[in-house]
Amino acid sequence: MLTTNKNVLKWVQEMVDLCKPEKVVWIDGSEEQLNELRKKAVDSKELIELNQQKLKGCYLHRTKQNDVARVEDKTFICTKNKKDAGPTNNWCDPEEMYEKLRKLFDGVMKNRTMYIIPYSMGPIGSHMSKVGIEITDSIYVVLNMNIMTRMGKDAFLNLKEDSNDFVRGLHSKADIDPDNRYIVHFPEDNTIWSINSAYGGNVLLGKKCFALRIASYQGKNEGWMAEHMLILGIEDPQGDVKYIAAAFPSACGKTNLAMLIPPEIYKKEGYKVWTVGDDIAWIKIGEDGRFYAINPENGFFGVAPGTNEKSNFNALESTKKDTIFTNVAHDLKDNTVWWEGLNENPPENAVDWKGNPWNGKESSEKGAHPNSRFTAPARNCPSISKEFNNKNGVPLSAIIFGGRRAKTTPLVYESFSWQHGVFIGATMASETTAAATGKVGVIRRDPMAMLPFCGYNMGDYFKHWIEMGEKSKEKAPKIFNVNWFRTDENGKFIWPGYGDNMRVLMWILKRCNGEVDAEKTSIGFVPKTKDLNLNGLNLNEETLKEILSIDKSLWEKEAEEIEEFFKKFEGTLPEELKQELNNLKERLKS
Ligand code: OXD
Ligand code: MN
Repeated sequence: MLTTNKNVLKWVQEMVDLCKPEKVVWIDGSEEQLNELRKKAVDSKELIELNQQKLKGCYLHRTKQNDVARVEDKTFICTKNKKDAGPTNNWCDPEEMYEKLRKLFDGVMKNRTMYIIPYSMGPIGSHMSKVGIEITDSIYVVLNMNIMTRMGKDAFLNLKEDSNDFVRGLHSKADIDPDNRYIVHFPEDNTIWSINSAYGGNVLLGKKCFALRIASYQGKNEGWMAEHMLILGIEDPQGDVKYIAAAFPSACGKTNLAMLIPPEIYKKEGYKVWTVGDDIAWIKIGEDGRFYAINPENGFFGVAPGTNEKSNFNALESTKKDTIFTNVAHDLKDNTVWWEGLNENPPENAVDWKGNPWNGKESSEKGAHPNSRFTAPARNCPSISKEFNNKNGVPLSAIIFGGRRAKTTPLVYESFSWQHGVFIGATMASETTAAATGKVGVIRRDPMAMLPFCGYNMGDYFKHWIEMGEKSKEKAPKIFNVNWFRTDENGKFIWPGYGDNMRVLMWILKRCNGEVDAEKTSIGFVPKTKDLNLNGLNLNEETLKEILSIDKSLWEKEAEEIEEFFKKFEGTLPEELKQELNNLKERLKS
């Protein structure tokens, strides 16, 4: 036992009584204990130890083939009143759900060891951090939680004596039975129960379950925000750093933007980009009214395929030590790993993610699962910010929303106000790509990129956003929207993307500093072409004009679709957003 907190001990005892493990182990976070667990997992073949010269401290794990991704249809928000979960979440009455899950958890850890993992989301000692305890029967979970959170006995330093303010997470692999797989949140009880999965997003309960779903609910009640956002800092040649947070739906390049490498023109001048976070931001209003953000995580749970030296050098570097790879290909030649998009040279003598012999030169099958992952410590990242552990967070100058839109949305635009910015976030959308669905241009609305992660009624969530702006007394960050994905008549991306996205971030910061004016359009402020630095780019002003242009007929259609989308939130949609929609329609008319 690592604590005398009565609430913790009482809850742990209840879970022991329910799951009936053979043995209970408290995870103190010591290297000694972790090494023992690594050895045990290697002995049982749960982990494969990789080449310790080339990939020091790295391991490979394979999940079952039926257990490779988050399961949104099995993810529930259980609140007493259905209305509090809202129209975008699966709901079940908490008593009914507890009853059903208790049956599944009853005796589930017989002949197994129960691990009790205390962890902190956010730096130890920070007023912005929160404590969680995850109980699990999986060593893989323990070792991943060690990378993704501040895990071990120090987490209790953040929990005041007999405080009840900790998130209770219970996980069991059980039989990895997809028919009885449940990822369930009880926000009113600070509780998460997850069963029959061993895939990261479903079982590393500190991440999506706590740091987004439960935390968003806590944030609403306590006056802060938990968001699906990266955080980065841009340092100018004088050493002044400005911070930006950005929310994009999946597959829109959040990790890449967070770890951006500046183009030559900026590097030469002495600009640098620093990574604070790549997935989640917790945001509080400081005494000065500004928004301060921490990354509650301690590592990156990144998608492996497509990660290479060119697309994301910093992410790749992060995976070279102390990393756990899940569902990538195993190169037997030198006991390393490989995935599609790592390089043009797939291994011939390998094992694929399913565990079958695989020759990458000949096989038409993929070596790595498309959602294969690396869990890498943030400290490995060459661009990790010096403020990564800052207990007060970093002050945000701008918030960016974005998605993948072939035509409608310009490269970048700025909202007229905080309220208008909330409208832009609430109506955020991305078009599916041909690769993903076979049908191009299907619009999926994903407000603030939080659709699968908002732990309460999304209409109330929009209201909370509006209120946060009011509380900040004009000191809230400015809100922008970006779209790296405009295409030409041949369907090719016009904007080069990757490092060159810094050019857009620089315009955003200039707007925040009041250094440049902008064109007022019906949808927001758009850059004057002269204010975007195209030096060293093979892109002329005419083309830039094109990707900054706004097609009114497309936007009239967009407004109609937004009106339709808003109907979903009838009863809780804030008046302010209805008003913003009307304002947009009026501006489009004039
Ligand atoms: C993630 C996700 O894994 O958003 O970060 O799905
Ligand atoms: Mn994410």
